Amino acid sequence: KSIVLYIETLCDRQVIDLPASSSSKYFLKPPVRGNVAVGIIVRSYKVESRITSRFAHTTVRSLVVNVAQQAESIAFNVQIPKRAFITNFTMNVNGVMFVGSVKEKTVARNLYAQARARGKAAGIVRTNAQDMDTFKMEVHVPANSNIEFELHYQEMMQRKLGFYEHSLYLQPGQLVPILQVDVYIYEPKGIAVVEAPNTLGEQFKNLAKAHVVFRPTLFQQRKCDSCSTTAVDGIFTVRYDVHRDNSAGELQVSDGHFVHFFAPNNLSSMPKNIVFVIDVSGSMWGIKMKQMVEALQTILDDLTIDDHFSIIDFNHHVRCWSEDLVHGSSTQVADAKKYIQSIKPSGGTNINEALMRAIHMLNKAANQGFIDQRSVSMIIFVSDGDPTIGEIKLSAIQKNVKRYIREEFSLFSLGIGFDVDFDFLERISMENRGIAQRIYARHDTSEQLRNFYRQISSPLLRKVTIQFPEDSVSNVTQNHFDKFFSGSELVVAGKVQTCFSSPLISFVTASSAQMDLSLQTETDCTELDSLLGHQSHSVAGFARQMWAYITINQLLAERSLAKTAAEKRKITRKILKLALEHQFVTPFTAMLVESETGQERLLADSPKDPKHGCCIGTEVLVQSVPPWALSTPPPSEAKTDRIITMVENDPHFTVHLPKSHMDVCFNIDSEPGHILNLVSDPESGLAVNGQLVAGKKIKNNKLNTYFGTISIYYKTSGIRVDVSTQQVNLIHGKDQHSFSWASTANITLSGYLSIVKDAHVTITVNNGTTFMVLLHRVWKKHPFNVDFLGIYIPSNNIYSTRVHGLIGQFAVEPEVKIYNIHDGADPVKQEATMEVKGNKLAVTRGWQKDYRKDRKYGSNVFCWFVHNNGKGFIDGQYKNYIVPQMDSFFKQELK
Ligand SMILES: *[C@@H]1O[C@H](CO)[C@@H](O)[C@H](O)[C@H]1NC(C)=O
Ligand SMILES: *[C@@H]1O[C@H](CO)[C@@H](O)[C@H](O)[C@H]1NC(C)=O
Ligand SMILES: *[C@@H]1O[C@H](CO)[C@@H](O)[C@H](O)[C@H]1NC(C)=O
Ligand SMILES: CC(=O)N[C@H]1CO[C@H](CO)[C@@H](O)[C@@H]1O
Repeated sequence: KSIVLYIETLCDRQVIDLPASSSSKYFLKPPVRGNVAVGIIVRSYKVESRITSRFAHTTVRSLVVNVAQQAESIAFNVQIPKRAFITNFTMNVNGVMFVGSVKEKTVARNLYAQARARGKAAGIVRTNAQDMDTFKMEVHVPANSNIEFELHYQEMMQRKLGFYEHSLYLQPGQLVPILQVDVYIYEPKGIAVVEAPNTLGEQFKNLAKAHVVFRPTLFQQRKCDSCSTTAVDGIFTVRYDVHRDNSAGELQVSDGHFVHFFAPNNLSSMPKNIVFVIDVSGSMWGIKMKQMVEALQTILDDLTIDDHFSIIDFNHHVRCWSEDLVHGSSTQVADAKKYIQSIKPSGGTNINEALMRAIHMLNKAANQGFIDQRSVSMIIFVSDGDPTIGEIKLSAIQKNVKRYIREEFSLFSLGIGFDVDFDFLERISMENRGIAQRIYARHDTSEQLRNFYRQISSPLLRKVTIQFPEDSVSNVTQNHFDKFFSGSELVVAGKVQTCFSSPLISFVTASSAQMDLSLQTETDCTELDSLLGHQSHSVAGFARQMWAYITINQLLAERSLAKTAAEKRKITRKILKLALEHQFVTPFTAMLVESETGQERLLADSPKDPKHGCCIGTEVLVQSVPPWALSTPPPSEAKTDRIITMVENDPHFTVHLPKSHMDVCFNIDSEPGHILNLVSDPESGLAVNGQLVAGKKIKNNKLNTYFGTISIYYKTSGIRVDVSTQQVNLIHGKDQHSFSWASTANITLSGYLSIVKDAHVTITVNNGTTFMVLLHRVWKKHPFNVDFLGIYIPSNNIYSTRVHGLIGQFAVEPEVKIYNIHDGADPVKQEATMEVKGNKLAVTRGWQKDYRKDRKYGSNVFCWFVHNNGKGFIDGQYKNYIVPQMDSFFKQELK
């Protein structure tokens, strides 16, 4: 059967799949027993989610009627994600409104108890399902009653494997005349992909808004054509991802709060050192073991020769497949696979010894210098039960792990089923820079294990810090992260202190597989609020709520690791204060639902035991890493001011000759597509080439050409930087990273690359040889001009004696004599004779522009202009400098 679903966007509305019939106009006839209508009828069931910048506010509304002749109990059940906080609940019973408010748990309970003593209330409880919590509300109402329920909850979407996933559990319980789901997404940077069931793979690019609608008709809801039961019972999921044009991330400010989203792409994975620690006790016997072996086989296949690994399996004994870490070569992987297949689960569970052995293995490898600084070391611990052998006190095991594991290692834990103390797994993981995940013992256990592994299998960055200028922000959430994994996202939020005239700035520093990055981004503080003002379905105060949401989750995690009761109490007070201020039902608050007169009271409560409750941050990487020293960039740009050779405009070359205290300039008129060699130094392995692009139109009988891409290739370190007017590509061996012009970034590898947002890039290689490429953006509708690049090369760059190229040849300064200076045809342009390289040339006084200080108008540099494409001044003629590739060296010997 087809289901109606369409995605509505800002610009157009697309009906993906039309309804088979439209029967939702009529109401269901009430069920009949004899001649009497019986039961409860759900008239309408509407779910609406508004997502603004990853923050979701969901409302579930249901209208229910008691058509029976007598009083009945009516239940309203909603499954909500464990990560979500309930924020409001209202109920209208035959015109009497009940309104909710979040109160401290004991206060709410006492008020509720008073009402209950008067026999005036019904209860609301919250229990645990698997990934969901159940919100349940039951009221006893007389015949012919109308009740409207309305529940609100909020949560932050977490990016996993490249998507934000929003899940709504639809369980109306019966056929409903009006069944409707609306998901409105607003993302300021634009939505790259939206997926929902039945969207036929449609993708909408570059739109800020999406609206996903699900409205099955009565006919479509039926399990079968003649059935009176509903087929709608399951999870409705919308997945999406956003555009990212800026490697430094996205900084947003709204309502006095900021949120920084950081999820760079185009980075290569860091090598991994993994010790798998797997529980093979008796309880794993059968399907669990089979599924674990299945999962491990694919996980092992994912390892590469750059990775190192070993496997430890334990029951009451602890065994190692290999005593030391080995390379992830295909023979080792094949051997390891054979080993795990042969394991027969039996016996007890000695968790302490197994973890100690794994830590020892990593420590030993590190001590022997076997672990690369730019790699990621982790223990992946899989268990389905509590310890039964050896050290069985969980707190002692936690202490041992914390004591012996090194600061740079992470512990990830997977708990299979419900016999394992998941709270313990969370604590040891959280405390040691990892996360824990519950794995349900079902048919898809191996899929769950693999999925978890995929989330951590591509570490891209280590030591990520997101910082802000002093006094610009306060109450910042966790801003040091030990690792960043591909497909995820790091989020930092806080309050904005001062942001009136200048934008808010943030700095990110991190280390990747090859380089150290330091990036900068900024945002206007009022722009987003004015955009949101025009959005009809955005979440009011999303940044404020998001900040509170993250802060509370962090405090809950901190609380579970707190050592003393006093510390715990202090944290509890903080959580309580925030929860009350932001109206979140947390483990320490409850919602009291009262009639307007205050006569009747209900209570929305969460489980007493917070460990099974919501939001302990199982999915947030909570790590305590000491702040590290920021990587210091090498001495950058030469302090020299005018001692520079440059190429600007349609290319005008200005060669500075320091000994002669003179600048000589010439133009090159070549053809679009041609690559000109500027510097070629085969001995030090350096080549600088520029490729020409055409202007838009012929002007004064001439089609101008400009440098559209400039490439700096430093063969010695295998680095190439291609600067184009669109982006900066860094190519290092087989890896390629793109940086957009939209952010300021410092990148350190065996050279140094510094990008200043929308302005220029400085590349330093070979300990001080520097090139600056300057971006010229022209008005998009300019009739002739296109975006182009200029290049600035200090005259004190050091090359070998074999250096050549249009600019490189002047590193060895030729002797230049100017004489016979006289007025020319143009009175402001003197003419003269230049003697250089044995040639006598007629030259003209002119000037070129240096745009380093004044990007718009430039400042004048006077020079002697050599006509005819620099003929006589340069060796040979300009055509000799045309090379085939962006990384070519200049081959010809000219004289
Ligand atoms: C924000 O930070 C200030 C100063 O550190 C502190 O006094 C205040 O309690 C914090 N506010 C919240 C809501 O955490
Ligand atoms: C990059 O380095 C320059 C010079 O060392 C410094 O002024 C600038 O603030 C740095 N930018 C970032 C984003 O770290
Ligand atoms: C780089 O230059 C600095 C100072 O100019 C010098 O101290 C250092 O030894 C040089 N390093 C290399 C690898 O040449
Ligand atoms: C943001 C960014 O630069 N993305 C690029 C990553 O690399 C792929 C393929 O090389 C490009 O298509 C993306 O545009």
